[in-house]
Amino acid sequence: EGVQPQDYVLIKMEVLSPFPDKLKIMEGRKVYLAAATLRPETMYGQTNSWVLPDGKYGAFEINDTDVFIITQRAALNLSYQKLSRIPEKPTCLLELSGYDLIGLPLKSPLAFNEIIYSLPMLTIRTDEGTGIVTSVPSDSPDDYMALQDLKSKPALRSKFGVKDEWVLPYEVIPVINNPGFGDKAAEKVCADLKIKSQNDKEKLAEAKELQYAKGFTDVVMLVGEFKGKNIEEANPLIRDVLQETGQAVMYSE
Ligand code: A2H
Repeated sequence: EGVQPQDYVLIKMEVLSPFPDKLKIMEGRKVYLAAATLRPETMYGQTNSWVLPDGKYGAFEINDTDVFIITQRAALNLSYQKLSRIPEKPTCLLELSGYDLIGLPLKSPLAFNEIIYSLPMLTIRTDEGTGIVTSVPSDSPDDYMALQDLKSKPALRSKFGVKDEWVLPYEVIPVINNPGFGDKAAEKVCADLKIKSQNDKEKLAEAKELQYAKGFTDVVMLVGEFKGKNIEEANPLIRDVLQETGQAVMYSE
Protein backbone atom coordinates (compact mmCIF):
# COMPACT_ATOMS: atom_id res chain seq x y z
CA GLU A 1 0.00 0.00 0.00
CA GLY A 2 1.23 3.47 -0.86
CA VAL A 3 1.41 6.38 1.56
CA GLN A 4 -0.65 8.65 -0.69
CA PRO A 5 -4.41 8.12 -0.61
CA GLN A 6 -5.69 6.74 -3.89
CA ASP A 7 -8.96 8.18 -5.21
CA TYR A 8 -10.75 5.60 -7.29
CA VAL A 9 -13.81 5.99 -9.43
CA LEU A 10 -16.06 2.97 -8.89
CA ILE A 11 -17.74 2.16 -12.18
CA LYS A 12 -21.19 0.58 -11.72
CA MET A 13 -21.28 -2.31 -14.19
CA GLU A 14 -24.87 -3.57 -14.08
CA VAL A 15 -25.40 -7.33 -14.00
CA LEU A 16 -28.05 -8.08 -16.62
CA SER A 17 -30.96 -10.35 -15.82
CA PRO A 18 -31.87 -13.17 -15.90
CA PHE A 19 -29.33 -13.88 -13.16
CA PRO A 20 -27.63 -17.31 -13.02
CA ASP A 21 -28.80 -19.72 -10.25
CA LYS A 22 -26.04 -18.63 -7.88
CA LEU A 23 -27.30 -15.01 -7.95
CA LYS A 24 -31.04 -15.78 -8.21
CA ILE A 25 -31.91 -14.58 -4.69
CA MET A 26 -30.95 -11.07 -5.85
CA GLU A 27 -33.23 -11.07 -8.89
CA GLY A 28 -35.19 -7.81 -8.97
CA ARG A 29 -32.41 -5.82 -7.31
CA LYS A 30 -29.95 -3.49 -9.01
CA VAL A 31 -26.75 -5.53 -8.81
CA TYR A 32 -23.41 -4.14 -10.02
CA LEU A 33 -19.85 -5.31 -10.30
CA ALA A 34 -18.12 -2.15 -8.99
CA ALA A 35 -14.80 -1.72 -10.81
CA ALA A 36 -12.11 0.56 -9.34
CA THR A 37 -10.41 2.74 -11.95
CA LEU A 38 -8.12 5.77 -12.10
CA ARG A 39 -8.96 6.27 -15.78
CA PRO A 40 -12.68 7.04 -16.18
CA GLU A 41 -11.98 8.82 -19.49
CA THR A 42 -11.15 5.46 -21.09
CA MET A 43 -14.53 3.82 -20.31
CA TYR A 44 -15.77 4.12 -23.91
CA GLY A 45 -13.36 1.35 -24.86
CA GLN A 46 -14.40 -1.31 -22.31
CA THR A 47 -14.40 -4.84 -23.73
CA ASN A 48 -14.98 -6.88 -20.55
CA SER A 49 -14.62 -6.89 -16.79
CA TRP A 50 -11.98 -8.76 -14.79
CA VAL A 51 -12.34 -10.90 -11.66
CA LEU A 52 -9.82 -13.05 -9.81
CA PRO A 53 -11.10 -16.65 -10.14
CA ASP A 54 -9.88 -17.67 -6.67
CA GLY A 55 -10.85 -14.33 -5.13
CA LYS A 56 -13.51 -14.06 -2.43
CA TYR A 57 -16.26 -11.58 -3.14
CA GLY A 58 -19.60 -10.70 -1.62
CA ALA A 59 -22.79 -8.92 -2.67
CA PHE A 60 -23.17 -5.93 -0.35
CA GLU A 61 -26.08 -3.55 0.12
CA ILE A 62 -24.82 -0.04 -0.66
CA ASN A 63 -28.15 1.74 -0.12
CA ASP A 64 -31.87 0.90 -0.40
CA THR A 65 -31.57 0.03 -4.08
CA ASP A 66 -28.02 -0.83 -5.12
CA VAL A 67 -25.98 -3.96 -4.44
CA PHE A 68 -22.23 -4.00 -5.20
CA ILE A 69 -20.24 -7.17 -5.79
CA ILE A 70 -16.77 -6.42 -4.35
CA THR A 71 -14.30 -7.83 -1.81
CA GLN A 72 -15.22 -7.89 1.90
CA ARG A 73 -12.28 -5.58 2.55
CA ALA A 74 -13.58 -2.98 0.08
CA ALA A 75 -17.11 -3.27 1.51
CA LEU A 76 -15.78 -2.47 4.98
CA ASN A 77 -13.91 0.59 3.67
CA LEU A 78 -16.97 1.73 1.71
CA SER A 79 -19.11 1.43 4.83
CA TYR A 80 -17.03 4.21 6.40
CA GLN A 81 -17.53 6.38 3.30
CA LYS A 82 -21.35 6.49 3.33
CA LEU A 83 -21.48 3.58 0.92
CA SER A 84 -23.33 1.00 2.98
CA ARG A 85 -27.07 0.65 3.70
CA ILE A 86 -26.19 0.43 7.39
CA PRO A 87 -23.40 2.94 8.21
CA GLU A 88 -20.11 1.33 9.24
CA LYS A 89 -21.61 -2.15 8.97
CA PRO A 90 -21.43 -3.95 5.62
CA THR A 91 -24.43 -6.20 4.95
CA CYS A 92 -23.55 -9.16 2.77
CA LEU A 93 -26.46 -10.79 0.92
CA LEU A 94 -24.38 -13.53 -0.64
CA GLU A 95 -20.80 -14.80 -0.56
CA LEU A 96 -19.31 -15.44 -3.98
CA SER A 97 -16.07 -16.61 -5.53
CA GLY A 98 -14.53 -15.18 -8.67
CA TYR A 99 -15.57 -18.38 -10.45
CA ASP A 100 -19.23 -17.55 -9.74
CA LEU A 101 -18.78 -14.23 -11.55
CA ILE A 102 -17.11 -15.46 -14.75
CA GLY A 103 -19.46 -15.05 -17.71
CA LEU A 104 -21.86 -12.54 -16.14
CA PRO A 105 -23.24 -10.22 -18.84
CA LEU A 106 -22.86 -6.56 -17.93
CA LYS A 107 -23.98 -3.16 -19.09
CA SER A 108 -21.25 -0.67 -18.27
CA PRO A 109 -21.27 3.16 -18.31
CA LEU A 110 -20.10 4.86 -21.53
CA ALA A 111 -18.98 1.57 -23.11
CA PHE A 112 -19.53 1.42 -26.87
CA ASN A 113 -20.07 -2.34 -26.46
CA GLU A 114 -23.66 -2.73 -25.25
CA ILE A 115 -22.95 -5.99 -23.44
CA ILE A 116 -19.60 -7.06 -22.02
CA TYR A 117 -18.70 -10.16 -19.99
CA SER A 118 -16.89 -10.78 -16.75
CA LEU A 119 -13.68 -12.74 -17.39
CA PRO A 120 -10.75 -14.15 -15.36
CA MET A 121 -7.55 -12.16 -14.75
CA LEU A 122 -4.85 -13.85 -12.70
CA THR A 123 -2.96 -10.76 -11.52
CA ILE A 124 -5.77 -8.95 -9.67
CA ARG A 125 -4.79 -7.92 -6.15
CA THR A 126 -7.49 -8.45 -3.53
CA ASP A 127 -5.86 -5.95 -1.14
CA GLU A 128 -6.44 -3.01 -3.47
CA GLY A 129 -9.53 -1.34 -4.90
CA THR A 130 -12.61 -3.56 -5.05
CA GLY A 131 -11.00 -6.67 -6.59
CA ILE A 132 -13.07 -5.93 -9.70
CA VAL A 133 -11.31 -4.25 -12.63
CA THR A 134 -12.80 -3.02 -15.88
CA SER A 135 -10.89 -3.81 -19.05
CA VAL A 136 -9.79 -1.23 -21.60
CA PRO A 137 -7.28 -3.00 -23.85
CA SER A 138 -6.68 0.09 -26.01
CA ASP A 139 -5.04 1.92 -23.10
CA SER A 140 -4.07 -0.55 -20.39
CA PRO A 141 -1.17 -2.94 -21.11
CA ASP A 142 -2.40 -5.27 -18.32
CA ASP A 143 -5.86 -5.44 -19.86
CA TYR A 144 -4.49 -5.85 -23.36
CA MET A 145 -2.26 -8.80 -22.40
CA ALA A 146 -4.91 -10.51 -20.27
CA LEU A 147 -7.40 -10.30 -23.14
CA GLN A 148 -4.76 -11.51 -25.62
CA ASP A 149 -4.05 -14.48 -23.36
CA LEU A 150 -7.71 -15.50 -23.41
CA LYS A 151 -8.06 -14.87 -27.14
CA SER A 152 -4.96 -16.82 -28.16
CA LYS A 153 -5.21 -19.73 -25.69
CA PRO A 154 -8.28 -21.98 -26.07
CA ALA A 155 -6.97 -24.10 -23.16
CA LEU A 156 -7.02 -21.06 -20.88
CA ARG A 157 -10.61 -20.33 -21.89
CA SER A 158 -11.72 -23.88 -21.24
CA LYS A 159 -9.88 -24.03 -17.91
CA PHE A 160 -12.07 -21.18 -16.65
CA GLY A 161 -15.25 -22.07 -18.56
CA VAL A 162 -14.98 -18.98 -20.74
CA LYS A 163 -17.15 -19.18 -23.86
CA ASP A 164 -15.64 -18.06 -27.18
CA GLU A 165 -18.43 -15.53 -27.69
CA TRP A 166 -17.54 -13.69 -24.46
CA VAL A 167 -14.04 -12.96 -25.83
CA LEU A 168 -13.44 -13.47 -29.53
CA PRO A 169 -15.85 -10.83 -30.92
CA TYR A 170 -14.32 -8.09 -28.77
CA GLU A 171 -11.74 -5.96 -30.56
CA VAL A 172 -9.55 -3.14 -29.26
CA ILE A 173 -11.47 0.14 -29.64
CA PRO A 174 -9.48 3.38 -30.17
CA VAL A 175 -10.45 5.95 -27.53
CA ILE A 176 -7.35 8.08 -27.04
CA ASN A 177 -4.45 9.17 -29.25
CA ASN A 178 -0.99 9.06 -27.75
CA PRO A 179 1.44 10.76 -30.18
CA GLY A 180 4.19 8.27 -29.36
CA PHE A 181 2.04 5.16 -29.68
CA GLY A 182 -1.02 5.92 -31.80
CA ASP A 183 -4.69 5.10 -31.21
CA LYS A 184 -4.14 1.70 -29.57
CA ALA A 185 -1.24 2.64 -27.34
CA ALA A 186 -1.35 -0.44 -25.10
CA GLU A 187 -1.26 -2.82 -28.04
CA LYS A 188 1.67 -0.91 -29.58
CA VAL A 189 3.75 -0.74 -26.43
CA CYS A 190 3.14 -4.44 -25.67
CA ALA A 191 4.28 -5.33 -29.20
CA ASP A 192 7.34 -3.06 -28.99
CA LEU A 193 8.42 -4.69 -25.73
CA LYS A 194 7.53 -8.18 -27.00
CA ILE A 195 5.43 -8.89 -23.93
CA LYS A 196 4.33 -12.53 -23.86
CA SER A 197 1.55 -12.71 -21.29
CA GLN A 198 -0.28 -11.02 -18.43
CA ASN A 199 2.28 -12.57 -16.05
CA ASP A 200 5.23 -10.68 -17.54
CA LYS A 201 5.14 -8.21 -14.64
CA GLU A 202 8.46 -6.44 -15.16
CA LYS A 203 7.83 -5.67 -18.81
CA LEU A 204 4.27 -4.62 -18.08
CA ALA A 205 5.55 -2.14 -15.49
CA GLU A 206 7.98 -0.81 -18.11
CA ALA A 207 5.15 -0.59 -20.68
CA LYS A 208 3.04 1.53 -18.32
CA GLU A 209 5.95 3.91 -17.74
CA LEU A 210 6.84 4.22 -21.42
CA GLN A 211 3.26 5.00 -22.41
CA TYR A 212 3.17 8.28 -20.47
CA ALA A 213 6.89 9.11 -20.36
CA LYS A 214 6.20 12.29 -22.35
CA GLY A 215 3.34 13.38 -20.09
CA PHE A 216 -0.39 13.71 -20.63
CA THR A 217 -0.85 17.04 -22.37
CA ASP A 218 -0.59 15.74 -25.95
CA VAL A 219 -2.59 12.62 -25.20
CA VAL A 220 -6.02 13.41 -26.56
CA MET A 221 -9.58 12.06 -26.48
CA LEU A 222 -10.76 10.69 -29.85
CA VAL A 223 -14.38 10.07 -28.83
CA GLY A 224 -17.19 11.18 -26.55
CA GLU A 225 -18.36 14.42 -25.03
CA PHE A 226 -14.80 15.71 -24.51
CA LYS A 227 -13.33 14.67 -27.86
CA GLY A 228 -10.25 16.81 -28.65
CA LYS A 229 -9.43 17.56 -25.00
CA ASN A 230 -6.30 16.11 -23.46
CA ILE A 231 -6.79 13.36 -20.89
CA GLU A 232 -5.65 15.53 -17.99
CA GLU A 233 -8.65 17.80 -18.64
CA ALA A 234 -11.04 15.05 -19.68
CA ASN A 235 -10.38 12.81 -16.65
CA PRO A 236 -12.10 14.95 -13.97
CA LEU A 237 -14.84 16.07 -16.38
CA ILE A 238 -15.83 12.50 -17.19
CA ARG A 239 -15.51 11.50 -13.54
CA ASP A 240 -18.00 14.25 -12.65
CA VAL A 241 -20.45 13.29 -15.40
CA LEU A 242 -20.39 9.66 -14.26
CA GLN A 243 -21.00 10.68 -10.66
CA GLU A 244 -23.76 13.18 -11.44
CA THR A 245 -25.61 10.63 -13.55
CA GLY A 246 -25.38 7.96 -10.86
CA GLN A 247 -23.16 5.70 -12.96
CA ALA A 248 -20.17 5.85 -10.61
CA VAL A 249 -19.20 6.74 -7.04
CA MET A 250 -15.91 7.92 -5.57
CA TYR A 251 -13.97 5.74 -3.17
CA SER A 252 -10.62 6.47 -1.54
CA GLU A 253 -8.15 4.26 0.29
B1 A2H B 1 -7.07 1.20 -14.44
P1 A2H B 1 -3.04 1.57 -8.71
CL1 A2H B 1 -7.23 2.26 -19.38
N1 A2H B 1 -5.63 -5.34 -8.98
O1 A2H B 1 -8.40 1.37 -15.01
C1 A2H B 1 -5.02 -5.04 -10.14
N2 A2H B 1 -5.28 -3.93 -10.86
C2 A2H B 1 -6.21 -3.10 -10.38
C3 A2H B 1 -6.91 -3.35 -9.18
C4 A2H B 1 -6.59 -4.54 -8.48
N3 A2H B 1 -7.21 -4.85 -7.32
N4 A2H B 1 -7.80 -2.36 -8.97
C5 A2H B 1 -7.66 -1.50 -9.99
N5 A2H B 1 -6.71 -1.94 -10.86
C6 A2H B 1 -6.22 -1.32 -12.10
C7 A2H B 1 -8.34 1.50 -16.47
C8 A2H B 1 -6.91 1.72 -16.75
C9 A2H B 1 -6.13 1.56 -15.61
C10 A2H B 1 -6.30 2.10 -17.96
C11 A2H B 1 -4.94 2.28 -17.99
C12 A2H B 1 -4.17 2.10 -16.85
C13 A2H B 1 -4.77 1.74 -15.64
C14 A2H B 1 -8.90 0.24 -17.11
N6 A2H B 1 -8.38 -0.95 -16.57
O2 A2H B 1 -4.06 1.53 -14.50
O3 A2H B 1 -2.10 0.44 -8.43
C15 A2H B 1 -7.20 -0.34 -12.71
O4 A2H B 1 -6.93 -0.21 -14.08
C16 A2H B 1 -2.65 1.58 -14.58
C17 A2H B 1 -2.03 1.16 -13.28
O5 A2H B 1 -4.07 1.76 -7.62
C18 A2H B 1 -6.84 1.01 -12.10
O6 A2H B 1 -6.98 1.95 -13.18
O7 A2H B 1 -2.34 2.79 -9.11
C19 A2H B 1 -5.40 0.85 -11.67
O8 A2H B 1 -5.08 -0.55 -11.78
C20 A2H B 1 -5.14 1.29 -10.25
O9 A2H B 1 -3.80 1.05 -9.99
